Amino acid sequence: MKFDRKKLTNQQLLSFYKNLLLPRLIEEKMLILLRQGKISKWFSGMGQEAISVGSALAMDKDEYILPMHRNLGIFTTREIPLHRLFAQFQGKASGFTQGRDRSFHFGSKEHHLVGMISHLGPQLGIADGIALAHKLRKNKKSTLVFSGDGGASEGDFHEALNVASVWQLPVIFVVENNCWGLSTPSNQQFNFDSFTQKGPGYGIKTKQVDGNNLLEVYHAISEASKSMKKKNEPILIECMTFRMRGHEEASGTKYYPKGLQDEWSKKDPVDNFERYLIDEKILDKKTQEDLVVSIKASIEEGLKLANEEGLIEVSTDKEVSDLFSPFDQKSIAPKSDKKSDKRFIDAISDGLRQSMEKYPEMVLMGQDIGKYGGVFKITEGFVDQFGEERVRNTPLCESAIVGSALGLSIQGIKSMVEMQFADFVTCGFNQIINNLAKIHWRWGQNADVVVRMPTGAGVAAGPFHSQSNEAWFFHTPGLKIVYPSNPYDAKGLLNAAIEDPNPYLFFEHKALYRAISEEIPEDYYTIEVGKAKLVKEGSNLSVITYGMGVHWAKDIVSELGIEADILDLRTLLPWDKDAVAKTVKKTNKVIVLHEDCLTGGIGAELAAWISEHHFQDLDAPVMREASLDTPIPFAPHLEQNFLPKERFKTKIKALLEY
Ligand SMILES: Cc1ncc(C[n+]2csc(CCOP(=O)(O)OP(=O)(O)O)c2C)c(N)n1
Repeated sequence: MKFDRKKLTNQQLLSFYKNLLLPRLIEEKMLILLRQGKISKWFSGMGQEAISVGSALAMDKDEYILPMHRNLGIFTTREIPLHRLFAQFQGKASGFTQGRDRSFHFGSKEHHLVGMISHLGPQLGIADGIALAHKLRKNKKSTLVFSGDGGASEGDFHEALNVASVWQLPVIFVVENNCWGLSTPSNQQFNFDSFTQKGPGYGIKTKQVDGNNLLEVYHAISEASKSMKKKNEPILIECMTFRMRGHEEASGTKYYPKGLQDEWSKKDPVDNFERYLIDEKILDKKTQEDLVVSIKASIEEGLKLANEEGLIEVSTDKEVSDLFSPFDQKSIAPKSDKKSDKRFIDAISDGLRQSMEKYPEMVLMGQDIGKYGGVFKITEGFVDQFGEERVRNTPLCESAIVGSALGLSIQGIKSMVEMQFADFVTCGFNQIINNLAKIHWRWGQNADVVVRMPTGAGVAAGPFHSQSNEAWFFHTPGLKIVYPSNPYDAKGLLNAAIEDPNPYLFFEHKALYRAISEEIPEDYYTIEVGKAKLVKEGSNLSVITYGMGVHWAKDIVSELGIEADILDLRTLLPWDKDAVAKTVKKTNKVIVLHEDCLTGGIGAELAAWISEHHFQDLDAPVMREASLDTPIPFAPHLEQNFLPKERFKTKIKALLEY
């Protein structure tokens, strides 16, 4: 193996060697501990250390790196204290996730690291967002993100590269091509010779390096990072390497052809670099041996500290409260009494515009939301007021965009992502459910993102443009969900959602956009999240509902002349238990109505809770009415049959007569 030191001094080379040796020696120790049953699982990076160490050495300390499961060398080169690293592996309190996530699934703001989630690919979109923040702030900084060759088969890889190229983001994409994904060799993973062939298709420069050669990796990343200080543009660097051990220790290496490991062991990154330094007389045997002794001692010391640390004391309150970044909402009243008549859609647009004025760095992202103003025209005129950098037309890739929103949040920038239709959120689902929702609880990073969801039926648009899908998110701890039914609430709740540094889904019924209007304050204001509103009062029964359900309930209650409380939940997560309890106690009969399908809907949770906690207050079973448990059909009369309005009429009468 040939090493080209370029202008590196002897001292630098020695320090590089120390950095390279550390993860190798930690791994050797971990393998012993694994055999002794003292750690649960180990993803070995043996043979690949030069990539992690070379990359981390090449990046500025305040530049973000997003590592994967074989990048121990990133964490050690970024000087994570060893006892904290080991405490993390053991699920102890001085680790980074309070025992909530394992191994390298953690980030550290202090060290500018964003740890992976198991799903691999979602890391890539986050890097785009971090880089976007640098670009917008003209920081002249790059962001480095890893993918394995296997993980690069995921759609996230395509999406993130495409976005980085279209937006010319300073991201260094490093593909660690170890030629295997678990037991699957490259020829069953992709049908091309090298990742360098992929870059041109995306309009991205590429480079291939020997990933086992520390200096080649270092120079390639340094060069990329330096060039990004002059010009924002992404690069894809393929590092050729080999995973010397199993995918994780338990799964073995039987699938490797005979002789392959021997062949690669000759290219061992640590041995080769060590030999080079000895040959060049930069390192001598005695210094090398002393170094091993001192690193081993520091590993033992770190382990001792981690071992001595007791188990985390369980606190259910803390487990629950750590879901969200602390935020004490105080609702903000409008500055003046000025009011004007606004349709539902205008109220949303108004709130969004005023929030953009309030937060000068806030970014909006979505398909066609730029000059075109979005398919529903919510952002019409926004580009003129805020510019194209802040009102960003995105390629058609929900996952990378939600990931980018999280990246912006990591950099302290608020963002709103507009789903063109709520239905399309499926393509960004993983990022919402597994990244936005869990990241604060896992390692304390907030996700300051609002995803706007034009939802609902009544426009004869069929199964993929009319769904109600709030229940998918309702079941996910770590998200907040608001679902206003009128212009006043829509503006106030949208502003509130944007103000809160936590992740929100903001549902807006598109059939209400132009169908309803009311006088609302012209100034900025917020409404308290988590509070329901009694929109009609009556003593015979209670209808608990939200969104379009509020309008159906009002129509039918007045058509039938029923004296009913109608409670508009407004916020679905967290929903207002006090308000629900109050109306149940008052009328003793309750029906939950929603547009979403019946089974597993919000109504199921409410009915269960009311039955469990207010059984004694009930004079009738808690009833529910909702859409059919089928996809939503397109033909208007079938759609009407699917929706619950007519059935609700029968149900409410039955409840009244019960
Ligand atoms: C979405 C998803 N599918 C499957 C897996 C299981 N899995 C974890 S790592 C891995 C192989 C990854 O291969 P590669 O990206 O090449 O990285 P390497 O392990 O070789 O470093 C697989 C299949 C996963 N974690 N996430």
